[in-house]
Amino acid sequence: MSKKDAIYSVPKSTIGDFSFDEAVVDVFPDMIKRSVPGYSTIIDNIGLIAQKYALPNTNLYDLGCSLGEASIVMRRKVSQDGCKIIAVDNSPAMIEKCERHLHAFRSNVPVEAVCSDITKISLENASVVVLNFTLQFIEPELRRALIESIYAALKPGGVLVLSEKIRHPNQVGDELLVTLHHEFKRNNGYSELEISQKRSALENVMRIDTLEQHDARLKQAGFTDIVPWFSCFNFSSIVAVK
Ligand code: GEK
Repeated sequence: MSKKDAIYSVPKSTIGDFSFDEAVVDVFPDMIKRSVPGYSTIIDNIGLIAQKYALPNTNLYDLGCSLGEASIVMRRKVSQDGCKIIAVDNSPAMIEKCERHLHAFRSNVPVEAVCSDITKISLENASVVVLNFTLQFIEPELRRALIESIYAALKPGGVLVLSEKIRHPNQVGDELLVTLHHEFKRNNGYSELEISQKRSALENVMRIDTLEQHDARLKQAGFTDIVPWFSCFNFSSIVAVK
């Protein structure tokens, strides 16, 4: 059982930028399930998508893997020969716990956990790449190059699964989605104080795009089929096919 997330439950005099440090790692499974609508559904379906699109003798990447939930489900579902899963995160505390997590499950699919910045690694021979709520933490000016490097690494027929918190292009629509999301968090036991302090902490580190911006960037990189397959409030997931 994961510890309950209470990081923002008491008033803080100053709210620093959110970071994936040990305190966050400790409560991460509870935090992500209570904050991201559909997280478990998305993880389950990443398993099914990998099962369908993994090609023999290729790499499956989980970029910004946190504790490796997407890697674990892909390992469970993929049966093509010669696949290897590479899980990458630049938070040492995350990767350390992720490694323990991954090795608690037995599987014939090899997995490697790497502590690196995903904008600085080279990707190759890929059939499935997962960016599950990670691109939103990458500096906006580096996003295009990252998507292009993913496209270049993918085999034809390979896929990128891109899940993101999104911004609606007009204010009225955006307010509706934000209101519904905050109600979702309240229903999951977060207080007004927790919601507003977390919002401030994320302000500088999580800069979100609209679905239209994601679509344009994916098209520009060369993806032909861009398929939004999940959406709930301001959270969406897309499969982009090469
Ligand atoms: C899941 N995908 O459970 N390089 C590598 N990792 C990074 C970088 C970077 N430049 N920037 C941020 N991260 C996971 C959930 S969480 C989403 C992903 C959330 C990592 C960061 O350390 C964190 O672990 C992850 O991206 C984002 O399916 O907490 O909302």
